[in-house]
Amino acid sequence: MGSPPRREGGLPPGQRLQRGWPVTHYGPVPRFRPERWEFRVFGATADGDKTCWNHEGFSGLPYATVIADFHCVTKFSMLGVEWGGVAASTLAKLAPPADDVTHVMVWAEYGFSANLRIEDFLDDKSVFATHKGGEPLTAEHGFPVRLIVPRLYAWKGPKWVRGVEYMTADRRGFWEERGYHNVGEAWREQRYSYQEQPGDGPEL
Ligand SMILES: Nc1nc2c(c(=O)[nH]1)N[C@H]1C(S)=C(S)[C@@H](COP(=O)(O)O)O[C@H]1N2
Ligand SMILES: [Mo]
Repeated sequence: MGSPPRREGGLPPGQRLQRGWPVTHYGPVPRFRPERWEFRVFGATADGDKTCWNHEGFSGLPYATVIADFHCVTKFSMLGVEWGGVAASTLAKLAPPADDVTHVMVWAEYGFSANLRIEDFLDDKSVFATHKGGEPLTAEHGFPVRLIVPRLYAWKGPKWVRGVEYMTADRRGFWEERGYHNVGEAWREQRYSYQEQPGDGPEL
C-alpha cells in the first residue's frame, strides 16, 4: 500500500469543483417515518449487546460540526462544507466495538451498505451528519442522517443510515461488490475494484 497520502484541502487527482450539490444514489428516496425509525449498533460490540436509538434519542446525542470536503467518484467535489451531526467517534464511545473489530458495515434503508476500515470510521472528521451548513439535510441528501467520511469517496457515506455493524473481518458493501474499490481513498484515487492491490479487500 505504500505511505498513506493523507492530504486535505484542494482537489484530489481527477476531481473537479462543482457548483451546487447534485443528488446521486441508487433507487428511490425513502419516506421518513419517525415512529418506525431506529438507529442500531450491532455485531461485534464490546459488551455483546445491541444499542438502539429512536429518532428522539438520536437527536439528543452530542452534536458536533466538522468542516470537510466531499468527493464523489463520478468526479465532482465540494470543498470546505460544514457538516453537523454525531461524530462517528462519539457513537463508538457510546456503543463501543469489541477489541478485535477491524471493519464496520454501515447499513441504510433498502439494504444499501458500505464497508469501512475501523480507522476510517473513527477518523475525527467522520460524522453521522444531520445538517449541512446549519440546515437539516433534505430527503434526497439523506434526511434524517447520512454518513460523511471525507477522506473516502462519497459512496462510502450512506444516506438514510439505519445502523452500524461492527465486524471482525472485512465484507464488501453494495458498491464494493459492484465494481468500486473496497477502500476508496480519494487522495489515492482508489476508484474501481480492478485497481485493488492484495490486502485491499476480500476477493470478489
Ligand atoms: N443509501 C444510499 N446512500 C448513498 C448512495 C446510495 O445509492 N444509497 N449513493 C452514494 C453515492 S455514490 C454518492 S456520490 C453520495 C451522493 O450524495 P448526495 O446525493 O447527497 O450528493 O451518496 C452515497 N450514499
Ligand atoms: Mo458516487
